[in-house]
Amino acid sequence: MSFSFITAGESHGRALVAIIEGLPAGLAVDLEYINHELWRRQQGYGRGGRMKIESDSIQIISGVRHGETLGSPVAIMIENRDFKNWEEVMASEKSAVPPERDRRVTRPRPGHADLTGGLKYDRHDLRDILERASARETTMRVAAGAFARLLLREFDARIASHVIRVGEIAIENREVPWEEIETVYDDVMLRCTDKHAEARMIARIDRAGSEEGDTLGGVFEVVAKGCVPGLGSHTSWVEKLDGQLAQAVMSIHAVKAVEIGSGVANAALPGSLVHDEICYNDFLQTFGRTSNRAGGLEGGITNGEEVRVRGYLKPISTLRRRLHSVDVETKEPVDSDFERSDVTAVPAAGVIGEAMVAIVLARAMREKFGGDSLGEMKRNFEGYSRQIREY
Ligand code: EPS
Repeated sequence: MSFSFITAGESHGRALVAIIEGLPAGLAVDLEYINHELWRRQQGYGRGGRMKIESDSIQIISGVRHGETLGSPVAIMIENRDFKNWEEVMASEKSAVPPERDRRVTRPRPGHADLTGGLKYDRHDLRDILERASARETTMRVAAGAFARLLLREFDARIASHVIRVGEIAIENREVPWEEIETVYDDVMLRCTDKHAEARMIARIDRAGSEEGDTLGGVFEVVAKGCVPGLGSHTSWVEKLDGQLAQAVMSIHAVKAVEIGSGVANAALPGSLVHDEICYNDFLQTFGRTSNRAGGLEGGITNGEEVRVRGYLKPISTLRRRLHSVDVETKEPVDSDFERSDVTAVPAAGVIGEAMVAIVLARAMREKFGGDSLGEMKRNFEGYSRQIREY
């Protein structure tokens, strides 16, 4: 038994949909919790006008009855409120939209999927690419991730994130404790634990947005607390959980690097200053580590410490200060297209990162503990937990 999901939907299309497979029967579905996660993704200083239009909430189409999963595929949908402004442009049926209203895109943005996608799919109106390449798709990842989190909560695993860099402004490079990260869980600005740094980040976003017409990247960190040791495997490259986490976080729009624990700094240090020394807690009957530079993963397997994953974002590729490009129809040099854009989306990316980490962990839990019902999965989990204690 595994856990997977597929999403569909264009940014300005009618709706976003997803089908989630592999949830056990009997999992309580807390709609308020799921919608709250969607709300968190929509926060963050530096978002553009679109977030004022949308107010994301899911409709459950199948797989849930009287508040509990049935063990069958769960289908969900979120309507795009903005669709009413795009019905003609995004119509699925053949329709002749007059050129002044067709919103045709022929000036690819450097750094965006516009040109690579246009070439690959042989689409000459680049809207056919950008509508799906848009980070609007991540709404559904957060929704699917919320189901994964509901499952993880049953096993006392929790996930949060925080922003550690926006552009050149960063917090001190240290392991920020879970308790501090938890306090910014519902922040609507940048979800940064260092409020002095956050004020400087906000000023930087203001300058980039209003004065420079530019965009900013940054870094977020996701922390998962309460993961049982033994998720993932050293036995095969595809089974390594650090590799799976890296793929999942790298797949988030604009993420160009992923770090596990303090992996980047570790590369410059001798082994004696990197490896987390092993200890034993007699009372809890568990092995532990005296530090967590490995980010909770050794040999591609969780070791029971917090799983820590960082995502590094490049600046968003839609910027008001236009960059040089080439019109795909005339082949003439032009300035790239601009409609409206976020200045930065690092806080939102952190929430999406939480969802992707939750999905990878839920999948690993389903693979390890199986079960058609939540009760059966819990019995399997308890048996394994006993094995770990008695080791
Ligand atoms: C996005 C461009 C903007 C963002 C959008 C992602 O949308 P629009 O083109 O409608 O102004 O707001 O993000 C979302 C809609 C969202 O839900 O996160 C892009 O091109 O990636």
